[in-house]
Amino acid sequence: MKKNTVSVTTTANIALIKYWGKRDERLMLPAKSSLSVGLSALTTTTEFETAEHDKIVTTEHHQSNFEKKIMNFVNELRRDYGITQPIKITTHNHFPTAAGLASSASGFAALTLGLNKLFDLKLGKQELSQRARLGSGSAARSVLGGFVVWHKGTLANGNNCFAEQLYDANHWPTLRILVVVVDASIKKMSSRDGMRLTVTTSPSFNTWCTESEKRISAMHQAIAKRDLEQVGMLAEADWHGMYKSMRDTQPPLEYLSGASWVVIKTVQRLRAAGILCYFTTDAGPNVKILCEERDAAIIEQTLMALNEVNNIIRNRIACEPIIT
Ligand code: 2P0
Repeated sequence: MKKNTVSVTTTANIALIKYWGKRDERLMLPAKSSLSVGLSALTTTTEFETAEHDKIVTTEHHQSNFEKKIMNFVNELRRDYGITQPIKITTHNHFPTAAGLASSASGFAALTLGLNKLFDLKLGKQELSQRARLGSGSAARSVLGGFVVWHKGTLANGNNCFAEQLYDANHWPTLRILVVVVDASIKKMSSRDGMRLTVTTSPSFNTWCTESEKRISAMHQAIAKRDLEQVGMLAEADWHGMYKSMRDTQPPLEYLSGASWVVIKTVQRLRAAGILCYFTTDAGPNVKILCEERDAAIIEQTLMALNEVNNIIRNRIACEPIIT
C-alpha cells in the first residue's frame, strides 16, 4: 500500500436532466440518462487512514443509517478487491447551513475516490463512477467536476452505464446556481423509496423517460453554446416531466412545500420582468435557480425579502474533486 492517509473533497450536483427511477435496483442502474452540474459551495471532505479497527466519525447524525450505509459500501468494495485492511473514516459536509440538502452524491463520491487512493486500486474514471453509483445513483456524477452526463447504458450487467464529463468548470465561468433554502418542515420520503413507487405506479413515467432521454443531446448543445435561455427551458421542461410523474405516483409524492411554490412563482415573475432565471427542484423543498453572474444579486435580493426564504447559497460550476 502506497499511502496510509488520504483526504478527498467532492461537491454535490444538481441534475438539469433528471435521474428518477431505476431499471435495476440491485445494480443501481438508472431508468434513463441524466445530465448534471457540480455545485462549488456544497462540499464534503472525507479523510481516510489505515487503522487497527474500522471506525467512522461523522457529523451527519441526522441521516438515518448513515454509518451503516458507509460500512456496507466499504465492506462490499473490500470484498470485491480481496482487501482486509481496517480503516478509520472521518467525514464532514461543509454545507453552509443545516439545509436539508442531499449529501449522498458528494458523500459516496468522496468515499469511492478515497478508497481507490488508499487501497491503490487504480480505478479509471468510468469505473469510479460505476463504483460510486452502488452507494447512491447521483454519486456516479459527483466523481467528476463540471457538466457531467450519466449514461444509463443498455447492458443488463451495467458495464456501459457510467458518467462522463462534458465540460469542466472553465467552460462557463459566469453561470451561477443559487440554492434557495426554504423551511423544510415537509415530511420527506427517501429518493430510493419514492423512485420505486414512481416506476411501479406512475402512468406518465415511461413517456417522461423517452422524452427526457431525447433532451440530453439538446441540453448538451445548449451548454456548448452557453445559451442560458435554452438550458433553462430544457431544464424546466425536464423538471416538469419528473414532477408530473411524482404527482401521479400512487400514493402521490410531494417534495415541495408552499414556500417552494412561492420561490418558483417569484422566479417566473422575475423572468417575465426580463431577468433570465430558471428553476429546478429535486426530492426536497429547496429550489435551485440558474442565472448569470450579472443577475445573481438582484435575484438574491428579491428572494431574501420573502419570509419563506431562510438562506441562499450561491454556487459556481464545481471543479474536479480534490484528492491529497
Ligand atoms: C437527480 N435526484 O437527478 C435526481 C432528481 C432527486 C431528484 O438523484 O436511490 O439520492 O441513492 O440512487 O441518488 C436523488 O437520488 O437516489 C436524485 P439513490 P439519489 O439528481
